[in-house]
Amino acid sequence: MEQELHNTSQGGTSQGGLLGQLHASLLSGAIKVVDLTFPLSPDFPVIVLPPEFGQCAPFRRETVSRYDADGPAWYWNNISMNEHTGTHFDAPAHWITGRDIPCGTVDAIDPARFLAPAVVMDFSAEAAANADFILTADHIRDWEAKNGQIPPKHWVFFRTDWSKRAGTPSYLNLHEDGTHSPGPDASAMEFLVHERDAVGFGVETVGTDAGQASHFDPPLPAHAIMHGNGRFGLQCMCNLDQLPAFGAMIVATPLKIEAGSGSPLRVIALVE
Ligand code: 23J
Ligand code: MN
Repeated sequence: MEQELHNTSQGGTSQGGLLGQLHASLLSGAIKVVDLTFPLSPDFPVIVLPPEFGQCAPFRRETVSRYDADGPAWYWNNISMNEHTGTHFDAPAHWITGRDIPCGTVDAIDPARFLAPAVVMDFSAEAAANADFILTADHIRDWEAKNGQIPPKHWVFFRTDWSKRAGTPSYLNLHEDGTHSPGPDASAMEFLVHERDAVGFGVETVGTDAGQASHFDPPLPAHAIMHGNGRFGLQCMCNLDQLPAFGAMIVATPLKIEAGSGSPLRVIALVE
């Protein structure tokens, strides 16, 4: 009896406790898991920087053996990629503004910060009408007036439905003058950090910044402001249209790359 009580209060069994309730809810389907991740594939596009800079490597895979002479009973691959290939996490140390943030690399971040709820702001109509749609603090305030205020310590996800363009040239949307895709300005990022204490900013596009954001002041404000304040980024997500505006619990655990600036990862959402 005492043991039973102990188990229940510790939550270590499916009969009780907060984790037991979570397990039961997953088994019953009361809580569903939504995958926000694209497959890692050599065909998935990576960010293209101006030619004078180093470039992001795509995902590569080389089979070591597949139940053959190199390994008769086993299948495995050697893989390589950039830390910012595919659906991935940006750590504060990714940007020069975050270089002195304590514990700013993926291996050093407190793992408790990898679990946080998300607010999903739907700007898909605006992005469909204008590939260069720029999210401002005023847009966020208007969104909050209609939907409710963004609570502290939440991911803020910017839904643009851009992930639905994956597999077409309109995903990167590269023209002679660079890429054209939606993203935030400095006012939006300052607002989310200083007025809403956001965990980070998550997007469906290849970067947290707009395609034309190298021309903004400051350049690449999502990177400069989020990372300069110790906050995170998530890029190349999909299925944001399956999330509620409030209440999804996000699990985003980057690989523990020593001194890593970011990492490909599986991003999942728990949805009631
Ligand atoms: C390196 C340089 C510029 C940018 C990026 C990477 C990313 O968007 C990224 O993946 O973090 S804008
Ligand atoms: Mn990145």
